[in-house]
Amino acid sequence: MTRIAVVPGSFDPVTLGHLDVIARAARLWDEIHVLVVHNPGKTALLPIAKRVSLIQDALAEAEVAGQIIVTSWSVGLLVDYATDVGATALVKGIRSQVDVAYETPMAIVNRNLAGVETVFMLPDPAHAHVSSSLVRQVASLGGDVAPYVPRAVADYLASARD
Ligand code: COD
Repeated sequence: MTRIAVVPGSFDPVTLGHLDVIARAARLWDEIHVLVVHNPGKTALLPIAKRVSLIQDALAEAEVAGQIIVTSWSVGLLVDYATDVGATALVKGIRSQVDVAYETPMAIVNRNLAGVETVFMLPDPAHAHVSSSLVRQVASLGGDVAPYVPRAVADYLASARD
């Protein structure tokens, strides 16, 4: 039986912190669905389709590329997608107490709704301070985001600025 997990996020844009969680999840599950979801609580920078293609570009050369499906979801509950594809877990990254406070109620509700467990992963300390919002802010002020994002994202943000 193929063991499937979903790694959901806004990924606006995908960062090295996200990629680290995705790669480590791929060592624990057979198949990983990286799911781009609009977060209504955040002001978006990139269109959903662009976020998907940047993740695909960033993962193209990765060792785990063959295990990963990148797609988006906009028509209902996150757990509906997980159930549709036969996933048993959602994987989230936890960088701080703020993430714990944000993710815990969602994890409980998602388990109540559909029996889908949420598995929390601690970040690689090298990327624990990285967030998409930090990248958006640095990029908008003309700073160098290359230390925080894959090459595909750095190139795209630089070209969008020119
Ligand atoms: N290192 C490790 N993990 C990280 C890092 C990093 N540097 N940066 C981010 N992460 C983690 C985050 O903690 C999160 O788990 C994940 O990566 C994605 O982060 P973001 O910022 O791209 O995405 P979010 O936090 O905006 O999440 C968007 C979701 C849509 C996934 C979220 O809001 C959600 O789960 N919504 C549930 C929708 C739903 O069905 N609701 C009803 C029942 S609760």
